[in-house]
Amino acid sequence: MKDVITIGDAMIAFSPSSTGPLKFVQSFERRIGGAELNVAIGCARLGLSSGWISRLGKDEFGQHIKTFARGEGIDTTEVGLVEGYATSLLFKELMASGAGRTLYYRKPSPTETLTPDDLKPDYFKQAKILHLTGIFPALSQMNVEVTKRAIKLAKEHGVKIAFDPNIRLRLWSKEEARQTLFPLLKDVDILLAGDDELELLLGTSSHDEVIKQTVEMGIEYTIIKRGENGSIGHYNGETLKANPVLAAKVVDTVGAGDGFDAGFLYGYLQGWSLEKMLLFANTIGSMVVEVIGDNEGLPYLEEVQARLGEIERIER
Ligand code: KDG
Repeated sequence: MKDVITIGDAMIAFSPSSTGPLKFVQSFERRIGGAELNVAIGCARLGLSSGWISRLGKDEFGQHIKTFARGEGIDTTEVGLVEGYATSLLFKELMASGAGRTLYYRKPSPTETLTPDDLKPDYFKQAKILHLTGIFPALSQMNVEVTKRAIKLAKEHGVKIAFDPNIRLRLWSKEEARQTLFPLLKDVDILLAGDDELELLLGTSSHDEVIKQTVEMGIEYTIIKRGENGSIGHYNGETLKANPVLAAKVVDTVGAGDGFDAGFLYGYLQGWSLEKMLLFANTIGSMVVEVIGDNEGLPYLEEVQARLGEIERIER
């Protein structure tokens, strides 16, 4: 049995060693990115069993990412290395002001070689949660079909569907994102989204209106991730506003939302109250932003417990 399975692209993320326009940056640090993989890593570090369905290029980078994921304890039996495709890449640009840009080299992405028939019903049968994002379907029309098939398989086998829109406007337009993702919402059990994403998808910035619409769609948990403003959760007629958990020092916000998702899914699987889940997820988000890299800051369970003051951390 797997606790959480995900489907998505992953890429080598190059972080500049210096600030300034990318065209003048001479050296980079090589890291790994990919929202769905980040969630799988976050879940595994918390002690959940996670599986990742993907395709990478049959190249040095693809082998590196697959080995890395396996080293994190993620099941990679459904991760194929595809001949003739390059593993996706991402370059980060960082200005001295702190502003940044992300440049992708991921169209085509090796994940576009996945077809709905590649999804094995047995893989879904033995999962508790299917975690999807809006990044994978942004990469190709075939990925949209794969997403729909995954939802169908999850529904058939009683697997809960968690969805984070993760809208990346460098991959598609607002209209394309809305047209593709909105119809998927009716099948979602756990929606984990940011304010701007909800506004794009549902056409409102009012939290009450968002909750009204998502409840009408049959979404069980609506979770609004608000970064340094904390989070809002709605479940079973109750809406809760969770205070932010402040990071000691913010050095890199990328991956915080994925950490939040992993924390929320962990709490969900423990059967926790909404309040406890939001605190735990917010805490993880705040820990991720203290570390450079998309997944390097995802904490292990004991580290979150120590941060929450539940256990003592002995430093030396
Ligand atoms: O959520 C973090 C991801 O955005 C990052 O790891 C890279 O998947 C990525 C993307 O598409 O930006």
